[in-house]
Amino acid sequence: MKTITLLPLLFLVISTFAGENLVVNGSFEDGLNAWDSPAWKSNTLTPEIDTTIIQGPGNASLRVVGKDDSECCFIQKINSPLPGGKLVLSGWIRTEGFRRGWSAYIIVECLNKNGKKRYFSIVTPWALSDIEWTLFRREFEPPQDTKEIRIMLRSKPGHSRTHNTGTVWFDNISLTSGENVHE
Ligand SMILES: [Ca+2]
Repeated sequence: MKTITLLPLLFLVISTFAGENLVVNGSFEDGLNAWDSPAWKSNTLTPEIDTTIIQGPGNASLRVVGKDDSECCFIQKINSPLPGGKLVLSGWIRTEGFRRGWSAYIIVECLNKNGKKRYFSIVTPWALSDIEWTLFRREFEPPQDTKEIRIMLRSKPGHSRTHNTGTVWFDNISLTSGENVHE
């Protein structure tokens, strides 16, 4: 009998773990907390909080206004223990006035103990200059020897080195375990 009564509890624990967002302040409701521009990259755009154009509940999103010869690179290192197995990366993106060839990205960087990196990216269609709030989502499996994961929010040119003065908004960035997602 004890085994039977424990089963619903066990299922609840697994489900809760599967849904836990590993990204801190992915909603930007806590300002720029937990995110940073890397010191090693020059000419980065300065992201700011927007309290008027937001996605879903809350009162804030992240806005990055483009200017010539600058890119956005806003990073968060994941400090939570990695659950193993597949992960689901998702986030809402809005763009306005992007020039051709520019895209907004949500990138997961997986680093192993030898410093080898693997990247898994979400990218907006390069030919679209204006995109209303859209949920982008992808599932991926980090290499088994992954020691560290970083999330990067970026706006940058693809193949062509064109200038860009468009604006991108990010909101509700999420990285969760992919286990049990479809059950
Ligand atoms: Ca928000």
